[in-house]
Amino acid sequence: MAAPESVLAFVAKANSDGGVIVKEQPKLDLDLYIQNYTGRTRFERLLFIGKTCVPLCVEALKAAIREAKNGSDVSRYKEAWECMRWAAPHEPEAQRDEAWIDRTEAANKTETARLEAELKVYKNNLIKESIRMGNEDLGQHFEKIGRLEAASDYYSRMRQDVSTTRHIIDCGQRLANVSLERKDWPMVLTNISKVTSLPGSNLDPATDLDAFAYTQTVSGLAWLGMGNYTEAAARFINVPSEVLTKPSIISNLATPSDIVTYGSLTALASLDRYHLQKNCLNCPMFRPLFEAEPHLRKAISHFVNGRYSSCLSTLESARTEYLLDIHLHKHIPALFALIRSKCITQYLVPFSCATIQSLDAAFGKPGQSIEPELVEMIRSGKLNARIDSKEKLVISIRPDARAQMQADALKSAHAYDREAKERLRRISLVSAGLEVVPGKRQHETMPGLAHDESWYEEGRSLASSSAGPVESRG
Ligand SMILES: *[C@@H]1O[C@H](CO)[C@@H](O)[C@H](O)[C@H]1NC(C)=O
Ligand SMILES: *[C@@H]1O[C@H](CO)[C@@H](O)[C@H](O)[C@H]1NC(C)=O
Ligand SMILES: *[C@@H]1O[C@H](CO)[C@@H](O)[C@H](O)[C@H]1NC(C)=O
Ligand SMILES: *[C@@H]1O[C@H](CO)[C@@H](O)[C@H](O)[C@H]1NC(C)=O
Ligand SMILES: CC(=O)N[C@H]1CO[C@H](CO)[C@@H](O)[C@@H]1O
Repeated sequence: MAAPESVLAFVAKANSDGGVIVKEQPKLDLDLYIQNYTGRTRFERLLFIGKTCVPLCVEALKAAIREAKNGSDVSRYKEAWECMRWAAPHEPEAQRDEAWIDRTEAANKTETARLEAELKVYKNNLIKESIRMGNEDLGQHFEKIGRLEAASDYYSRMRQDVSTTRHIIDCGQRLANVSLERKDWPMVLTNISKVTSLPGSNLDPATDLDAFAYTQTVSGLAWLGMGNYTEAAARFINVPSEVLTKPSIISNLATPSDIVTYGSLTALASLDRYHLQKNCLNCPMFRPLFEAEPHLRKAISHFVNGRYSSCLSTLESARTEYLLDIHLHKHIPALFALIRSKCITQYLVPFSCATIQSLDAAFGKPGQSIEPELVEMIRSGKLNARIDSKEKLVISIRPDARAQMQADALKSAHAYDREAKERLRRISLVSAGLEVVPGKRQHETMPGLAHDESWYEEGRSLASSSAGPVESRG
């Protein structure tokens, strides 16, 4: 079924800032997919798919509008409606529901006023716990109606009245949840570090597994958002496999299989073979999660076992699904490029010289040589090799281990020689009765001699013990 013009035009416009458009039908059932999530991420994910995927566009936007109208965030409804109006102007959902907007805004206003009045009463009564909860209620209310800055403000104010560690963790999580929604990645990390650095919070997997799973997930998402795949991988790999049995711990952020996907792709892009094996394939916490996502397990074991082209084709087969994930989407081109160049360099490790033909067979795209890509990799320093264009060879440049060692040995011999001469000179100076007075001028004129007084002292004591009383000469 060809997509209508309006959908194509809408998706193109929504991605005019460089987002990748998905044109093929993904292996994804929207209803089943969204069931796994709770909270505000549901709307975000639906709207994102609507804006990205041509075949699912109208269905996803309809679901997004339904989701928005089931909540009380008017600005979200307006955003989804605006998209619908462009993409499918003849659908019933493209009619703006003014009655719902008026009703919700009025209710939202009443609720804000009620909560503010309550907080005022608490403040007059000076009951710390009630004030804290009043701030919390207002924060939650503002989060629900989509005023995230106001929500952050009220959650921050909770901090003044916290009385237990649990409260501090709770407050930090609320702030982190809102920062995450605002895609303010560095702020997510600051907010969450307030929780993890808490003395006595016992945020280790043995005592509070839920909080641990949550902090690891949130900070992983933040590092991923900032494009630091090494740090992101380290967090995702730490997410305990208990989230499989209790997915609700993180379901307003991601599902367990999302975590495996984020973890595997960032690990493939950033870890070497040894660490992939140790931290991904054999990690006791991550391993059961892995079993849930067998094709990623396959991709990583292909990589670890040196079957690089199978690794790449396994990943490539799921590219469309990855592109529909709200957190991965932007990073897929970069992640895939990193993994690919890692595969190529790893492939070349055992050889001092390889034919371009063999690389084409392993990594080339049909009818396209890999040579320009190799040139680019060499230029950017990812690959230390030369290309012989005439013979069509790639020749690895290895540092010569023997020459390196000889150079190092020579260097330390010279350093030893220099130091010994310097000490001897000092001893002779002292035993000749010449006093080297440390002073400002000396530093300027004889920097080599005067800058280390301890040598001078050492020289003096050596001289006096071995050469007898030399001071008397002066
Ligand atoms: C509407 O939201 C409530 C929670 O706020 C949820 O329990 C319910 O399933 C939602 N209904 C639909 C149709 O999504
Ligand atoms: C947490 O984030 C909010 C913004 O969401 C910021 O205003 C606040 O200062 C941060 N708090 C801490 C403790 O880092
Ligand atoms: C990722 O973050 C770590 C720690 O802040 C830093 O040392 C490293 O350079 C970063 N890597 C990249 C690629 O930005
Ligand atoms: C923040 O997100 C976590 C993880 O999904 C969730 O368990 C927690 O209830 C959220 N906190 C708030 C206050 O929304
Ligand atoms: C999203 C939304 O409609 N928010 C409104 C809720 O009510 C306040 C007034 O209390 C408005 O300022 C918001 O715009």
